[in-house]
Amino acid sequence: MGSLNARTIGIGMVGHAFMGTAHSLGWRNARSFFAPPLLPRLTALAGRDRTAATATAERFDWSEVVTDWRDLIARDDIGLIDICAPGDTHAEIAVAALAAGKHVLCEKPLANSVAEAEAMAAAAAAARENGVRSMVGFTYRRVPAVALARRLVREGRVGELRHVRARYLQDWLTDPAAPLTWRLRRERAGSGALGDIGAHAVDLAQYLTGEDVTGVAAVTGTFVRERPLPDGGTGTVTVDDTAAFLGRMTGGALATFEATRCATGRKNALRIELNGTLGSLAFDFEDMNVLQFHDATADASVRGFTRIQVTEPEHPYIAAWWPPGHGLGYEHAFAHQAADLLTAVATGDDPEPSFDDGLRVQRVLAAVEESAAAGSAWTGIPGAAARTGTPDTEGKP
Ligand code: SOE
Repeated sequence: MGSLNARTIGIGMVGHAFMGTAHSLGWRNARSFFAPPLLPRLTALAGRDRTAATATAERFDWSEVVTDWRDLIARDDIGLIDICAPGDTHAEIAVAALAAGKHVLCEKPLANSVAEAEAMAAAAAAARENGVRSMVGFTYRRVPAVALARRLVREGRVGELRHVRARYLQDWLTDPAAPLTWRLRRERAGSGALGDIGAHAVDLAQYLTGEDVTGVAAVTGTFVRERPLPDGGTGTVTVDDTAAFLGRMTGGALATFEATRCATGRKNALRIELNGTLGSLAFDFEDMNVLQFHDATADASVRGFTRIQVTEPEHPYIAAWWPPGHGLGYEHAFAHQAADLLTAVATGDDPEPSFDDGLRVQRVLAAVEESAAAGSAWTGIPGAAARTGTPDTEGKP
């Protein structure tokens, strides 16, 4: 596959479940559809459950299976570590991999705490001095409609931002009989809906606007506190089922966020809307090939929300795939992520989102939990870009 003399890099992936599957397909499709200057070799997959890891390895033709991620880092034929394991493993693996000179792709959220995220960002900064690259897997930035929205905001097509409205709605925990998995235990996942899917909403708000969330006022909740254990009995849920919070952006825009895995009927409804002085943008992942755009400068007779079908070759990433109108799916953003990371490694650029971007999200998540614990008190985000206040926001949260 690929030209015989192309440069290649060995990938070592930690994890083999849902994200391991999505990333495996991402590496394969990046090679087949984007032909990056550095081609991935699926060298080895690490999983504690050798049987399950072997099943994934066989599906995607990984060359080897190991049961200890440290074996991947020790190998000279592996140049990039892809972390697709639960959040409590991210910091140890990423810091060790970066210290060993391996490039790192780490699934979101970056870590289970701000302290871990700070250590990872510091390790990434040190490794960058030696040309070692790192990226955090906020893949929704690479859905073509979202990347187009970022382009339109950068071009000034929505003008000065007034509102950001980001919510991520799923319903796979609506049923009280849904089992207690690692995602429902704080020591494994760090938080519940907030970190699992709220992190995506926060990252998209910061990515699309190019600004920071500077402060929040939050409410979190857990509807079902005891859930069945996979092998009988019940266990205690120690994370949130839902989080809702207000925020203020650097430029003064008001933001609202929601993250829940109990929104009955909403399967993967990541929705974001920006309202500005010149227009609005709206995206819903459940209609992922469409970006809605309202151009307030258009002639009144034709003014309204336009449904842009983001499947033209002029649109981000589309030229590598299908003719107009054929559409993409959930898995395509993982190929875009892999292709962009491989290109950055090959050209010596720093890929985005960086571990610093992941740290910025982690600080918002921590502020949400701090605010909720303090009765929804307004809570500032350390390090957030100072607000260029407008008259009605000076000094107010
Ligand atoms: C949660 O259900 C989840 O799998 C997230 O963890 C992923 O990041 C998201 O892409 C899909 O939903």
